[in-house]
Amino acid sequence: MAFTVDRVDLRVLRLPLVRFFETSFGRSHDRQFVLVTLHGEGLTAWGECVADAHPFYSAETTATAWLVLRDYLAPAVLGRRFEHPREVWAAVRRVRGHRMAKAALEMAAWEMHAKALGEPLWRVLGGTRPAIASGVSVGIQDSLPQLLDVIAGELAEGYRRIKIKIKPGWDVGAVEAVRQRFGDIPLMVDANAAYSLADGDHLAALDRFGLMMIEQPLDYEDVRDHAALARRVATPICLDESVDSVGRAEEAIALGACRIVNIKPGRVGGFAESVRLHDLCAAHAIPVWHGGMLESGIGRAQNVHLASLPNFSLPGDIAASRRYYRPDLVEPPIEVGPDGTIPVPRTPGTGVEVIEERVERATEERLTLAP
Ligand code: NPQ
Ligand code: MG
Repeated sequence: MAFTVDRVDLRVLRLPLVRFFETSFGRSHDRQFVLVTLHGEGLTAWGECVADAHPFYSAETTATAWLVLRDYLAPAVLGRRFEHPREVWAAVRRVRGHRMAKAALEMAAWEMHAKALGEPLWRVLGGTRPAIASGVSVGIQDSLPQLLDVIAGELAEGYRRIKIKIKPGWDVGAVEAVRQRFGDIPLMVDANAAYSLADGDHLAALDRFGLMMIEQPLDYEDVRDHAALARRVATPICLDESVDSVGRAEEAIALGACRIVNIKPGRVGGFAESVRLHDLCAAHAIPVWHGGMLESGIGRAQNVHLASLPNFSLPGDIAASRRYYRPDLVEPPIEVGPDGTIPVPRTPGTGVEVIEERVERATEERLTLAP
């Protein structure tokens, strides 16, 4: 449905995490992010930028996203009429890179489109599943007993798959301990680019544990080395950081660098690019799953809709709100049923309401842009 963007609000928010989250690139105790609000057609739509305060997962940060949204992206949509949210990607194409900043704006535009039509977001994206399978990403802990405790809790909550973060010194021993204690659970690891090809033999030592996949073992921009590693390890390789576009995914698939792809709409530039990536992978019989970026309920609720597309055939990193933020910024919070699934809302838009008073309380900076 056509819509005109009358106003864009930008905010920087900071939310304390319920519990710290540690990856190979560091430990976070809170989450800072840019929140985009689009106003138009008498509607309000939201876009959460997944860039972090620090350039450790990706080159983009809250500061770069703020600047690019303020000076280039918001001006490219303000006062403009769009026949469809797919046109937003073309409107911001002149800006190179900055896919997380672009995604925040573009995803808000899809939400506005869905709301203007009175349709749930999944329907305009092409979703088909009534519920999505939920997995959980377990950070690096201070000790192995602590890791096992945390995982025991997550399994009791019903999560359908456990992912543990690994790094040199916290890998084979951690996986071995988890397998010993919990047996044949659906288990995978994510290295966030902490290894090099020289670690090939070490990574091959993970083969005996029957992991679903090893996510992003090698450098974030290195597709070729992943292809070389794939020839040395039996465990399927999944790419996250390295796939920042459909083009990069085509390259990775052609080289045999991955058998599975993690899709995060923020990483690739929004929903339109995510759907294209989803379709490309489906055409190559590459299963995909939905990644997570410690989103608040605003981004998390949108992710649930995207993850309902048919080729999202593996449980995603979309867990319950209360694992991360109490209270979350939305009502109702995202909850996982005892069967480890999250229902995909059937009401118009995202199916959640943003609690503006909670957004206000978490706001560190704000700016309103009008044509
Ligand atoms: C991943 N997420 O799949 C990411 C990495 C990640 C849930 O494992 C602040 C900003 C903290 C971005 C922690 C999960 C982050 C972050 C982890 C991204 O690789
Ligand atoms: Mg990852």
